Amino acid sequence: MSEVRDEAADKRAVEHGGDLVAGVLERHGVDSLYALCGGHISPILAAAKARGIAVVDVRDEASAVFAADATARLTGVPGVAAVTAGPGVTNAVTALKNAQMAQTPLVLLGGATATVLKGRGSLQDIDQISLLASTVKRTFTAATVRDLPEMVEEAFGVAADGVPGPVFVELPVDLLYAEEVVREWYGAKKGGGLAGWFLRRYLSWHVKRLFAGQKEAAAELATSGRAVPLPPPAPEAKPVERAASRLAGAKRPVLVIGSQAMVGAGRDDAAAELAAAVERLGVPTFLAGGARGLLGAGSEIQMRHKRTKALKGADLVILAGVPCDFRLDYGRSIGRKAKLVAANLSCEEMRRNRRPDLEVEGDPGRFLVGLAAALPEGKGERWSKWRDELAGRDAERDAEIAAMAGEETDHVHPIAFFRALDAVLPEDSVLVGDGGDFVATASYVLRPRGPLSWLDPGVFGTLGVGGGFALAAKRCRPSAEVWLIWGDGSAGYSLAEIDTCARHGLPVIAVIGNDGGWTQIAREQVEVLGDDVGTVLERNDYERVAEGYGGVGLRIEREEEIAATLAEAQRLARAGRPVVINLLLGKTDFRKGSISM
Ligand SMILES: Cc1ncc(C[n+]2csc(CCOP(=O)(O)OP(=O)(O)O)c2C)c(N)n1
Ligand SMILES: [Mg+2]
Repeated sequence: MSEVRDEAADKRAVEHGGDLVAGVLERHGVDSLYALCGGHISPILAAAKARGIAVVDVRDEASAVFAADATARLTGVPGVAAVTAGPGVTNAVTALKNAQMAQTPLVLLGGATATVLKGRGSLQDIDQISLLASTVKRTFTAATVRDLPEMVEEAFGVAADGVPGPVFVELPVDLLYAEEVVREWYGAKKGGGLAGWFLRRYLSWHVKRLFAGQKEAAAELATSGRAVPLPPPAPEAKPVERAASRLAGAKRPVLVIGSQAMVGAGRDDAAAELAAAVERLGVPTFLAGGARGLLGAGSEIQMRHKRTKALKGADLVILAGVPCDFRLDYGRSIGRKAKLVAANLSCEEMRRNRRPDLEVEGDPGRFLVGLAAALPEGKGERWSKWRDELAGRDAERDAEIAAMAGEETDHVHPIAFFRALDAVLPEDSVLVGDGGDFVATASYVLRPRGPLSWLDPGVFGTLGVGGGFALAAKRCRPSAEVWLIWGDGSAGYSLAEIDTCARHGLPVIAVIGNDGGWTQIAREQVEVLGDDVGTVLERNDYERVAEGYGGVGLRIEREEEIAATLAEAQRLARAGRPVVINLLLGKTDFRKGSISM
């Protein structure tokens, strides 16, 4: 990062709209602004830096938004990204949609053309608001400098309120620079006779209007103090009590906890409280999506396999922050006779495809805490036989998977690799998944060590989240070992973020499962259509790409090399270097028959 600053620059930094925007970020405790530069947003970056916020400049706008998304998931406070007007904004669209589908709160600050040039064919001027309207909870466009703090403030509120999601704040460039700079732009050309004179008068009036009240806004911001993060809305007591009495009468209950239950878990010790409550309930529990890891690696009540069979055999199913979408076969995974209790921030989502017998509107995490408190002590013991039955199936499936690791392959068996990684994974670690079959295999074998230690794209299934997610995870949890599990296809989207990791001192460890193709797609395409067109890649030397970006590249070709290479990667990461392991995979049938659409 350049350190080009002087006193005059410091003065400029605090006297423009960019600083009002940065001031609100500071108020909300934002410590990292993920960005890719552009003239339209330069004042925001400079002001953020001047206020002590780290500007993490990434290599693709999508990565900036993915990083903001991961930050929100891990901390519970909306993440923030800044991108320039036009192509900067359009590059962010997929990542915004991913955040919207994953219900992650984030604030995207986007540059825009100057107020007077809107719609006149200026550089990078498009209708950004219409483009983004369906990918975010709300869009904002600032019209005067005075509006800026209140608008960004409101953006934080909307992002975190109710069902969380991304918001977009459009910031015309003439609101971000200092008034004298903007006057210079507008008043630069003399001449033009009477028409020119009128135009200059108009522009002068316009600039005056843009900057009216700036000082007052700055003064208000300076005295506004620290913002308190919005907790997700708590459920009412009555439905929680009803759920507790239903549960008390159940013989074979199953609990499924999803990402939405973790919305408030990033703050203080909310995650530990939630985990303790779930353990106290003693109900056989499946953890999905972002809830993976909630109960640590070795909980007796957590089941990992044969979920559909368990749901079919249950007499009561509790869905905490889990919708009945394709992952639960649109509700058909749950036996028809079973009673369904659902807790969700969104009534609409809670009722989709199958209406619950009991609805609890509100934060599913706090619902579980309330449920555990309302259930008489020792109730969990009632279900021990049912739990043992499910645990038995779980152990059987684990043994099957372990046996598969012994299959002969031409390189490394992915199960053997992940078993070895699981054996050395420290308690303080975060796993990021970005890929197809390789990541799905990881999710069967790896046991995330604690709450909020597993990040994947979520329901939108977007490939390309890896670089942004991993670098943000390392910023949020500097002491944790961050492992990025990449498919070789997926790595192509954000491999350049290894450069960002190197520049910003973010020593993540990436493993690229190199099977020379987009295997999850190839698997079915070849079987159904008899053609692998479009699904074949070269077994590239990704470790050399990593070296070029300032990371350390390692390579594993045989199983005998796994242990030593993992240890070396961990040592290098501890020494501050980002690492990419190119892991040559053998062909296996482990994932045969699993869906990919
Ligand atoms: C942005 C995006 N494009 C395409 C897909 C479709 N898709 C799902 S899995 C997959 C294959 C992933 O290949 P790779 O990362 O190499 O993992 P592998 O399955 O080979 O282990 C593809 C292309 C997607 N989910 N997201
Ligand atoms: Mg692949």
